[in-house]
Amino acid sequence: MKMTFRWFGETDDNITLGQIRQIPGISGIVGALYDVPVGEVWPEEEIMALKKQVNDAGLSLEVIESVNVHEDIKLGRPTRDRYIENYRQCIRNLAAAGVKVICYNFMPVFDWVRTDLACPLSDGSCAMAYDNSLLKDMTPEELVNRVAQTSNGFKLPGWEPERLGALKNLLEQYQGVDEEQLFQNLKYFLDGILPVCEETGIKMAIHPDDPPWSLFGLPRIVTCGKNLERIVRMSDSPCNGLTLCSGSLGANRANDIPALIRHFGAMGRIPFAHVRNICFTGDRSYHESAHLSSDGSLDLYQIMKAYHDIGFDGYMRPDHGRAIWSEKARPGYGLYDRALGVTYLNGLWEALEKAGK
Ligand code: DNO
Repeated sequence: MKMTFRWFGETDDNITLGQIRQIPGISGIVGALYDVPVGEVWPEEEIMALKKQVNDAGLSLEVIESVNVHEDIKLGRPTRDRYIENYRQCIRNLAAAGVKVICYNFMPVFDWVRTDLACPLSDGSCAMAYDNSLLKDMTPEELVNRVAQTSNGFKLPGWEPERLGALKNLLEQYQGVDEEQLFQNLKYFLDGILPVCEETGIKMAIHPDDPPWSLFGLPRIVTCGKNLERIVRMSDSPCNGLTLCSGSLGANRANDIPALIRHFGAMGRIPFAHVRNICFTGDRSYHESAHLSSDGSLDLYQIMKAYHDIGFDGYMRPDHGRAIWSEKARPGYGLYDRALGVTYLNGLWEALEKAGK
C-alpha cells in the first residue's frame, strides 16, 4: 500500500509540500493541474513542472485526481469525439511524466455534493455534512450559491464556476439522458481511452458518485456494487478500475464497503483507495467525522483489514477531514485532521501486517 495525500498546488492550497513531507509514511501526493479548462489537453511542460516541484520536495506524483470528463462526453453529444481525443492525449502526457493512476468521475453536472461545508460538531470542530431533507427543498442554483458562500474563498474541486455558470442550460441538456444512456456514454468513453491506457500503462479509476444517488433528477450510476460490476465488466482491461471511496459509497447503508473491497480487489480493479468515515444523522443524512471508527458509522478497521487481506498494493489516501485547531483551509482538505487520519490508517495497517506474520 502506498499512502498519499491530496494537494491542490502552490497557489490554491494553504498546505505546503514541506508540511506534507513531514507526515509519517507519505510517499507521494495526489495532484492535478487546476487551471486547464475541462476538456482541454494538459500541457506536457506544465505536468513536468508540477512533477519537478513535487519530486524536489521528496515526494512522488503518481496519481492524478482528477482529469475531469467534459459534459459533452457524459451527454453523448456529437462533439464528444474531440474531447475524447484530447483525453487520450492527456493520458499520454501524464504517462510520460510517470503518472500511474488517473482518478475521474462520471457524475452529470455536479461532482460531490454537501448541504453544509462547515457543520459544527460537539467537540468544537466543523465538518462537511449532507442532509437530504434540506436538499429536497433546494434548487440547483441555491445549492451552488450555498457552496460558493461557505467555501472559505477556495475554488472547490469539481465545482468549476465556468461550468456551473451554464447550469440551466446544462440541466436542460440532461433531460433526455437516463441512467441507461449514461452507462452507454461511459462505455463509449472507455472504449475510446482504454487502448491508450494499455499502451501507456496508466490505470483509470472511476470515483463513485457522492452521494451515491440521483440529485435534482440527474442520473447517477456509480452508486452500488451492482453498477460497479457493470462498469468493470464494460471492458476486461486491467486499466478499467475503480477509486474505491469508503465515504461516498458508504453513504448508502446498503453498500457493504469491506465486501466491495474484497470483491473488486480480488479482480485487481482497485488501483486507488479513498478512506474516510461518515456519521449518519438520518436515513440519507450524515456529517463527515474523524477517520477513527468510533467517531463515525463505518468500521475503518474492517475496511483496512479488507485491503490488507487482498494484498492491496495500490495507492491510498486519507479523505476529507474535519476543520480542527482553528485551521482555515479548504473544506474537507485541511492539514491537521487528514494528517491524523494518515497516522491512524498507518497504525491500523502496521497492526494488520504484524498480526498476519
Ligand atoms: C471531493 C472529491 C471529488 C473527487 C472527484 C473525482 O472531495 O472526492 O471531487 O475528487 O469526484 O473525480
